[in-house]
Amino acid sequence: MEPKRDHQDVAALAKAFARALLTGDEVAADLAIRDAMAADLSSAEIDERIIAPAMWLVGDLWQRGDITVADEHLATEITVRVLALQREARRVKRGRRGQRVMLAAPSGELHVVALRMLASLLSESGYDPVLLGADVPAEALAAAANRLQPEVVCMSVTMAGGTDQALVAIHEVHKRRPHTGFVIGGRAVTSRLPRRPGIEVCERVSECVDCVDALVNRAALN
Ligand code: B12
Repeated sequence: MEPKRDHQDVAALAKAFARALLTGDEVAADLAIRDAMAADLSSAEIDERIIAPAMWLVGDLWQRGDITVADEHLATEITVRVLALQREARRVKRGRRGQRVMLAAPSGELHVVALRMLASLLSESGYDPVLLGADVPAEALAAAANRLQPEVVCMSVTMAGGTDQALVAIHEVHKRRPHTGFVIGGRAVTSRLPRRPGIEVCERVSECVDCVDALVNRAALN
């Protein structure tokens, strides 16, 4: 038997999707499917437990004359577009598989909560995060990068002077792996950090996956 909570979650998502179709709200429909994907439902589960029942409901309402042909056409159009978005989102996630992202706080920096958030977000998005943690000396970071071969290194700086430590770390890593991308964030990031190709500065953890995507795609063009 299916676990009760899982059943309730899927029922809620199915209801949200059906409501979105019946109100012609494509954004809400897309969000319901993204939530279903985030809840780790497979494509088959989304198709059979969320999308198909909503379309059956649309069919019943149409047959009973409760909605018009135009309403049915709009619901179908939204469903077809959402299916394409779902396919594209899965393709992007598959493309990130096996791409390693290293996360570390530079020398002297003990604040790592943001790095832990980043590791979860990157993992959920399909990347392979390796969290080195707090207070990683530049030399050790470079040696780890050489061994683990990350596409991108993310660093978090909170304490004053952290930007300089991050710069030293970037320099050390680039001596061995010049094409490694960097995403740097945290409240102590200053203008001393150069804005140049291959180095992204991000304010929020929620921006990190996009920044890493940009660096990985840029590297692929080289
Ligand atoms: C918990 C904590 C600690 C813990 C850390 C434990 C751990 N394992 O992380 C411990 C006890 C070790 C600690 C120690 C110290 N701390 Co402290 N600490 C905090 C506290 C309360 C919370 C930090 C935190 O987790 N925030 C939550 C995270 C999610 O927020 P965030 O780091 O700001 O990250 C956000 C963004 O900046 C961004 N982001 C951050 N990094 C990155 C990276 C990337 C790539 C991206 C994309 C985004 C991104 O995304 C996050 C979400 O939006 C803060 C208070 C505060 N206002 O933050 C003080 C605070 C940071 N600490 C402070 C101080 C002074 C210290 C100590 C000097 C205290 C002491 N006298 O010993 C030491 C210094 C340690 C060191 N050398 O690093 C000051 C820093 C002031 C400053 N900048 O100069 C703060 C602000 C407290 C205060 N108001 O005085 N601290």
